[in-house]
Amino acid sequence: MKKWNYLLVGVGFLQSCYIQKGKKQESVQKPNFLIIYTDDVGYGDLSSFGGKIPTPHLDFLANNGVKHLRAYATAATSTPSRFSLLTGEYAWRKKGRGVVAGDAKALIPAGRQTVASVMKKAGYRTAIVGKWHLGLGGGDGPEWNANISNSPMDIGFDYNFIMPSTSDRVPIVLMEGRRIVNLDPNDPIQVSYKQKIGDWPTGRENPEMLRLKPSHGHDMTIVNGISRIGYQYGGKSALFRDEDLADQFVEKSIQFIQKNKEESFFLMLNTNDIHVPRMPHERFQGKSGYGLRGDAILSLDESVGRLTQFLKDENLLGNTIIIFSSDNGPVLDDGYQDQAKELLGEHNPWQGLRGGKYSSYEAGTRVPMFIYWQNHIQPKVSYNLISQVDLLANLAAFTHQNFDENQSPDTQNQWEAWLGNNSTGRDYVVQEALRLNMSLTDGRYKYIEATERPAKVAWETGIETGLSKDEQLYDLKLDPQEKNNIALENPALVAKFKQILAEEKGVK
Ligand code: NG6
Ligand code: CA
Repeated sequence: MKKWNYLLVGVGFLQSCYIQKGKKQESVQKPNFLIIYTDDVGYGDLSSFGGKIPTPHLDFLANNGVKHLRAYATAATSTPSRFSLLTGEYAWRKKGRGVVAGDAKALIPAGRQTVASVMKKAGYRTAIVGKWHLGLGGGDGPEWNANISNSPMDIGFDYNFIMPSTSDRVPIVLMEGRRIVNLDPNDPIQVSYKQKIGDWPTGRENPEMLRLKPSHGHDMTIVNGISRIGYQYGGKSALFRDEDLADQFVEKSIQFIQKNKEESFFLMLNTNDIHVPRMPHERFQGKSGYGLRGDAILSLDESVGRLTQFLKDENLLGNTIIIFSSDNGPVLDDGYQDQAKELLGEHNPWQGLRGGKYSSYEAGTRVPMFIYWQNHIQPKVSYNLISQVDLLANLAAFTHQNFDENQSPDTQNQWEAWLGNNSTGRDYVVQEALRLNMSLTDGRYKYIEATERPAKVAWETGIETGLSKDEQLYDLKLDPQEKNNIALENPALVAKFKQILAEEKGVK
């Protein structure tokens, strides 16, 4: 195991580390990090957070760690949340960082500081496995058939095995290092988000070939019996099967840890399960009683169980900090007729919160989160105010690394709050929702800015977005479901929040 010299390590770090005894010179072993970043998992989706679908492996970690009930993603959709988690900068500071197409160029250019580059500097072996959705390549987008530039490897990850976009956006392929996995050079990938290319069937033209029908959009190229967003032609041998994604991600994660267990590792596992198209492995289908969305939650739980068991077997669990969260809130119908709504039963993915994915209301960005660190965290429930944008500063502080605050202007060291220690967390958190609608909460009150932009999601998600021509203020303590807009009665509070938001939006 790699050791850090006692003298080189700061007191705070030392206190929180395992000190090996019986050595001439005391040394500490750097704890590993496993970040499990899930997709569209709602505040109430795990059974430890009140959900009805059993998630025993996740619950074990949540109930034996610090379970956060007031943790926020920075956005109510994937790309911006992932962007700020990695960079420590709010995505809304620059245009073009909303949900990106599958052929988008890299939003995080080569050389930019990220949580991975900070951890690499700290001596960690760094990896990302799973969903990416942050664009790849230079100005013309990803070089699908060559070495892909502006990849995770160019921003601090030693290893990557990623799904470039989302599983509902072409190309339906995986990437390892800089190459598309299993690509036959004689059958190059072509991708277009503008017009059909080649003669592969589409959902619009060949609906009889579909086993999962779209409810909105998602009617372009058919792969694996499911039509997607965008057109793909070629790259047949590289196509993935949706049912195998979760297993592949777990296996690649295990391989990475196995290979690097003699050193300290930082691994981000970005699972895909709950995002549409929901198509978990056959062994989960029909098993939850809550339809494919529920089955996908079972699959997620098994993935986490397999990884935890592996860490245990390898004697690594005691020295691995596991951080779990989600990129945005839940949605039932997100463009496919998978009966998520019809089969929901008593399960409440929002745990009573208003809104959902895309929304300025709480369920858009308030997400499940827990940190498990065996023998270091006493099981507790925390109401500290947490924002995911703080991951970078937290881990920089923990590993005693400096970072460039110009590149990561929004991240704050809130590690003590994340660990559930005596701290209340942030003074406030800022979130973005659909159409860049902004909101702000200090934990007690929630302010949602007024907007002239249309309130409805273009497709029938049934979600209240919270976008309104009127300013909104809610007292989350007395009115956690944001039913009673008290903005008019509280002009001073509204002015205060408006001012904070204006300052946040100003150039920092
Ligand atoms: C929407 C898609 C939705 C999902 C979302 C991004 C349609 C009708 N809806 O545009 O299915 O892909 O984008 O989700 O196409 S996210 O979690 O990756 O942000
Ligand atoms: Ca998402």
